[in-house]
Amino acid sequence: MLIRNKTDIPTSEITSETTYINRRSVIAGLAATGLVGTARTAPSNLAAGTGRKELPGVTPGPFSTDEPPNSYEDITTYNNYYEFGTGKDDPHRNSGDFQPEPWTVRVEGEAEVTGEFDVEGLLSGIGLEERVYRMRCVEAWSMIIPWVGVPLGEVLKRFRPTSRAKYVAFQTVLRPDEMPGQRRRVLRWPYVEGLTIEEATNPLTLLTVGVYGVTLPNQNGAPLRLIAPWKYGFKGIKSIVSIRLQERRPPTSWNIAAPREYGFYANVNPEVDHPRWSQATERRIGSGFSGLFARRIPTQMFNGYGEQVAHLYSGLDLRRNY
Ligand SMILES: Nc1nc2c(c(=O)[nH]1)N[C@H]1C(S)=C(S)[C@@H](COP(=O)(O)O)O[C@H]1N2
Ligand SMILES: [Mo]
Repeated sequence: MLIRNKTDIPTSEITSETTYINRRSVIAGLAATGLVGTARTAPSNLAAGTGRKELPGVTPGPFSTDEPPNSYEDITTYNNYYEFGTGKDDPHRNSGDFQPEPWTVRVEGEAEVTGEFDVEGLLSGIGLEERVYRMRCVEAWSMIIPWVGVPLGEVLKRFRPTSRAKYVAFQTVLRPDEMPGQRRRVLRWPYVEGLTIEEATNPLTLLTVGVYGVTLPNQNGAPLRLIAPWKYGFKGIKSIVSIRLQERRPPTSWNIAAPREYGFYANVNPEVDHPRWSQATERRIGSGFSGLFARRIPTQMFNGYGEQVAHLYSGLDLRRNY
């Protein structure tokens, strides 16, 4: 499980077997009453047809929307991952050589426990949840995606962040040999992102390992990526190799590239336009209806997750802190 770690995660920090079983039986109890469904399974033969692995023991998590999810095909053929090119189908077309296994993540900085961990070690003992989230790209398109992961806060607390841990900085892997987009300087590589510690530990924030019940395809950020559904898509950094707890606000790739257009917060906000386009509406991508014919719908403040996250920004001028 843990490999090459300098220090083991203290056992007291790992969810005890009984808590885990109780949680499972609570969920099973709810399922029996019909209050929650079972987690979505991949369309038949998805694991076989795509080379992805079916994720075991996924339970339905909180905060899922009732809106029907986009198809696996929409989700895996239309997105942004500039390490593989800047076109919407480039990630799908150019990520075939990428090797997401084996994988190691460094946990560093202001925490009592730091070290290098494999994905299983990072997540061990924390139940995988499916969360069907609304996702909103800053380019004004959106999708509904059934992600699978664990709350990032549950992972971080095992490393016992110190009182100086005010921010969490993330880094994507740097592998120009496997990532053709990194051979061009469209962005400064490696891609970096950050959250405040309050955002990182908000229950909505998901450290994500799968979609539609199977492990992430390369183009969606295999093997491990971030999802913060109240923020524009670019905050969801992919293929993470470093998680650093720190006192100072970390730089972020899109803020470095175009500071006037992309701020640190990047909260979905229909009232603050991007300098070159409106953020008031969005195009909901749908099979056969992408492009000109996609449905245009109003964008919601915090992407509709205000109840969970608006308190994080009270007293902050959201026009200046975009
Ligand atoms: N490393 C890396 N992560 C990234 C990006 C990227 O170019 N590089 N693009 C971001 C943007 S702009 C979006 S909209 C989402 C899209 O991917 P998804 O549909 O898999 O969430 O990934 C985000 N994460
Ligand atoms: Mo995006």
